[in-house]
Amino acid sequence: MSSTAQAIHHEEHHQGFFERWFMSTNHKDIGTLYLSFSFLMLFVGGSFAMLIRGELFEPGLQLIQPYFFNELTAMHGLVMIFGVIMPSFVGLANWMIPMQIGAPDMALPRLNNLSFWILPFAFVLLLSTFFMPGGAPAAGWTMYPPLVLQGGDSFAFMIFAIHLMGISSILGSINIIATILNLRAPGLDLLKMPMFCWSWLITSFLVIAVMPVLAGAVTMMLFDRFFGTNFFNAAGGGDPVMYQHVFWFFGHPEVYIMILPAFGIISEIVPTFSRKPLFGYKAMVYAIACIAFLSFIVWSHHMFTVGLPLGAEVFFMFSTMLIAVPTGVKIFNWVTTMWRGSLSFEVPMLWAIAFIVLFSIGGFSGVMMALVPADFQYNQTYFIVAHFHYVLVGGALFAIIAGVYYWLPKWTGRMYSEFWAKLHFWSSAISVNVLFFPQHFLGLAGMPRRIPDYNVAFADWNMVSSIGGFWFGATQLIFVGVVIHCIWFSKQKAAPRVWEHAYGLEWTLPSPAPHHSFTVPPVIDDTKLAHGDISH
Ligand code: HEM
Ligand SMILES: [Cu+2]
Repeated sequence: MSSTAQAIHHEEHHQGFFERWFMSTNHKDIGTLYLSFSFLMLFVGGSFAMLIRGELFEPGLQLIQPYFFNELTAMHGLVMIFGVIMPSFVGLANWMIPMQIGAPDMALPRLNNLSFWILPFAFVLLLSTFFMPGGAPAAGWTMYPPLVLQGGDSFAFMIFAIHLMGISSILGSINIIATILNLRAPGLDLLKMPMFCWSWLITSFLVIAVMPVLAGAVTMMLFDRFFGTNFFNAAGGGDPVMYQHVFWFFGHPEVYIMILPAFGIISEIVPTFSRKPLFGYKAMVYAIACIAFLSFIVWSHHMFTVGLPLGAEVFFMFSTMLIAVPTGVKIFNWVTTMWRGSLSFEVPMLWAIAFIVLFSIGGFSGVMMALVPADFQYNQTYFIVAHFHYVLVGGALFAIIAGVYYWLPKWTGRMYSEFWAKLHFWSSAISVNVLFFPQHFLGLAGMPRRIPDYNVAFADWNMVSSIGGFWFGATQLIFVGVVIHCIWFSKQKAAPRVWEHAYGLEWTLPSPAPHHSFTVPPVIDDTKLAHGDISH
């Protein structure tokens, strides 16, 4: 054993619990921390959703007070976006990027520790607002003024929490960019990188570009509330619609921050279980870059009804529809990768196929909403709720779960129970549609969102939706069981190349992967790239 190998060996086995989990600079341990944290937050945000669906089970007010209902929708949205989807993608990035590019660790390991540890504090702060005088902010995750300014002073704590989350994700993104641009193994050109790395490289630039915009918007609001400015206060000459412009200039790219890494994950899984290289690798890279660019010029499609000039409405309608083109390229290429492949339906593939179907449904309802005249009907109805849950749950969350099932044997060195994982999948895939599909009907019939009570005309589909909600929520407990069983109890060892046709550097490492992934840079073999050889 060389002296470095010995040092590593030493480090691996003589770390106390506190040192390992609280002072960690290791990309795998930090990845685990991120994933565990977001798993916990999934159940926190999920319990809010269960309370919301409980209240909406029947017309009338049964369980909770209207103001508390609004606190729940706001906190549910904030927790799911900043506490679940984003951190779990960062967790996957931490685990997989060094392993996929042949590096020993992330480029900035201490920064990595800081990026993670900011998060628990941010969320303690955010959730503590529930217990403050006046309760938590209750104007939705969009925090529109003047409504949000009419709640209690806990608003200031939410803003501080948002700043912390923004700092955390910016630092995380800087680390990802630094890692990808500097630590690739010799010969691993950018266009030889796996799609997951590409999707995160582009996402990182989105994060760095827009999180400060959000920080600026909420800080201006903080000044309006506490320091007498009037940025958004119409009574003092300000403009509340200006808040919406600034917010959505952040908010729309944000929704792509929550979906581009999902595209990366799906582009890894589909080729593996189709036993074919990814169809149109370069087109897939350019499509992501194109979507990222377009995401900056479409923000006002969230504000068609605020009274924009006609020219602006038309511009935002067409620029929004343009995004369907590169998105269509991606869907087409995944399907074409499967076309005439030797498909097998292991658990990650099932989640990936469900992703493609559900994300496409969400995409189509998105194109419907991009039609300005039609949006006047959909705006602020349950149609919107159905749309964004198809893309966020059926899309982002399903891709994250697909990624966890794909890489879990690599992380733990053991196989999970195929039976329970398949049960988890089928139960989720059915219940998510029972939960969200009827919301399209509710929305088209005119049921408004963010209200605790509704007309009896909407009773039936709400009951169906709530049953789907409890079912989907309960099903996720199976996920906890599968993961815990795999980490601590499974006896079935995983091979290095866990899946028959899995290519890419991560599969050349043993399972579980060593503490420092690649201490010696691997030699790149063009015929063994994740997406096949693109040199000819
Ligand atoms: C069991 C799964 C879930 C259920 C039952 C559920 C249910 C709900 C409900 C009832 C609302 C309120 C809709 C309204 O009146 O505006 C809502 C809002 C929202 N949900 Fe979920 N949700 C679930 C999972 C998720 C996930 C995984 C995400 C991931 C990002 C998410 C993101 C959001 C967002 C962003 C909002 C908007 C909050 C706002 O209006 O400010 N949800 N959800
Ligand atoms: Cu948008």
